Amino acid sequence: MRVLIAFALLATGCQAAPSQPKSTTAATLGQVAQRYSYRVVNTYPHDPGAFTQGLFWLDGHLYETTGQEGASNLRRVNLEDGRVLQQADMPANVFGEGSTPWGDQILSITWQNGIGYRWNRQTFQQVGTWRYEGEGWGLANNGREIIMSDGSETLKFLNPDTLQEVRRVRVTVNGQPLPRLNELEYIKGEVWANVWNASEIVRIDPATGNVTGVIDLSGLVRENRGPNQDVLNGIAYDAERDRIFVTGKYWPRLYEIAITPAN
Ligand SMILES: [Ca+2]
Repeated sequence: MRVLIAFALLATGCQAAPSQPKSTTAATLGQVAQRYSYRVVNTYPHDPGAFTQGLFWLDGHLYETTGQEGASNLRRVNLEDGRVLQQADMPANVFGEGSTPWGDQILSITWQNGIGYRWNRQTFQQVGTWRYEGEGWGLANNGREIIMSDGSETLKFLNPDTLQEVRRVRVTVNGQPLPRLNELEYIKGEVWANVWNASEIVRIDPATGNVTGVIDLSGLVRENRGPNQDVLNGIAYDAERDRIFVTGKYWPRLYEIAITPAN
């Protein structure tokens, strides 16, 4: 069933209703002068049944939120073997999206359901919800605010207590918008973002929205190309050990990578 859903989504263009073709995204990304490549530091198993929408590192474990109606959940994952240590399912009519920790909670959003969840970080019990306008794609935090993407070029900054928007920036390359910002991570003062259906991660100056660099992960995308595999998505940062993890939807592998200058 999950495979059928995956094929159906691939056939219909998946989670986005793209306002511009993939080639436009590639052209926009191609204008970024600062290019980076990567080196694989470690490779780990990743649940190929996980339609990865949110990914972050906390207290020695990976946390992941998954998508698809009937298969959306929050999970704590053991890095070394990919084992799911704890899981909380979302309602069957909900399509899960990004997630980020905040205090003793985990916040997660949904694609088109307009609802966000507050989870107890330890017990995974749902302790609250909030409503928002528009779509929900990625979530991260900068220690003061929650950062949210919605499928457009906009990053919204939310008050973590009220989850109300306090400001927003447009993410651009030489003034051109870069839409379809997906999974997010806040890394050393920058916002890193997946761009839906692209093989690159972009580095964003959160003050201006300028894309300051592009990391080309097309090698990893090629490694995970298969009949059931979907797009590159998911960035997690272990600040304590300065480790960066990336994966993709239904990918069988998750990688710790080091960023290197492009050749
Ligand atoms: Ca993330």
